[in-house]
Amino acid sequence: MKILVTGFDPFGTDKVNPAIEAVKKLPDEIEGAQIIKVEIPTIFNKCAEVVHQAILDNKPDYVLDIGQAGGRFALTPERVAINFDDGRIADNAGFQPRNQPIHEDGQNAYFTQLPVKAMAQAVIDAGIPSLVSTTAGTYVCNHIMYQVQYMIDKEFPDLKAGFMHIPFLPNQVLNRPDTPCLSLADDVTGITAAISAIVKYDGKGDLAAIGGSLN
Ligand code: PCA
Repeated sequence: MKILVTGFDPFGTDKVNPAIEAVKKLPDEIEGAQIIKVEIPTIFNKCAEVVHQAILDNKPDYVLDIGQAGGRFALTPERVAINFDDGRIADNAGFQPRNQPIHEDGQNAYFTQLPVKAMAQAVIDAGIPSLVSTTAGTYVCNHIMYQVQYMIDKEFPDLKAGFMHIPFLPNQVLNRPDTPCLSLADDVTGITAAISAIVKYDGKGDLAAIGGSLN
C-alpha cells in the first residue's frame, strides 16, 4: 500500500508550518505502507496541481493532506470538505478569494473516505489530543481537501483521501498568549498513529465509537 502525505508551506505571518515540518520527519514506512512525502504551496490556484501530479507520479492508495490550524489544541482529522473558497487572509500568491465555489460542477460537499474516528482514537491512544472536526474552514486547507475529493469524483474513483489539521508549534506561540501548541515530536507521533489507523482500517469502514466533533 502507498500513502501520499502532503504538508503545506508557511503562510501569513508565520515563518514555519508544523505541517511540512512534521511530514518531513515521518517514517518512510508505517504498518507496512510506503509513505510518500510532498510539500505543497499555500496557494489556492497551485496546490491542487502539485497534488494531482504527485498522484499521477506515485499512484497512491490513499492521500492524507496535513495543514496548520492555529488555535486548535488537538490533531483534528476532517470529516468534510465544502465547495467554497473564502480567504481570511491572502494566500502565498497574494490571492484572497471571497465567496467563490471551487468547482461549478462539483458537489456542495464531499465526505472523506478515511476512518476519522479510528484515526482520532489512535492519536489519543498515543497520548496526544485528537478530535474529529466537521469543518476544515474555507481557506487553502479546505480547498485542497475539496480538490482531491473532486479528483476522486471525476478521475480517480479508487483513491481514498482526507485531511488533518494540526496545532501551532511552541515557537509559534511565543507572542500568542493563551494559545495551544504541540511539539514537533508529538505531531510526528500523532500523525504516525493516525496513518497506522488508516492502514489497519483499510476496507473495514470506521470505528463505531461515540466520536464527538469540533464545531
Ligand atoms: N493551514 C491553512 C492553509 C495552509 C495551512 O497549513 C488552512 O487551514 O487553511
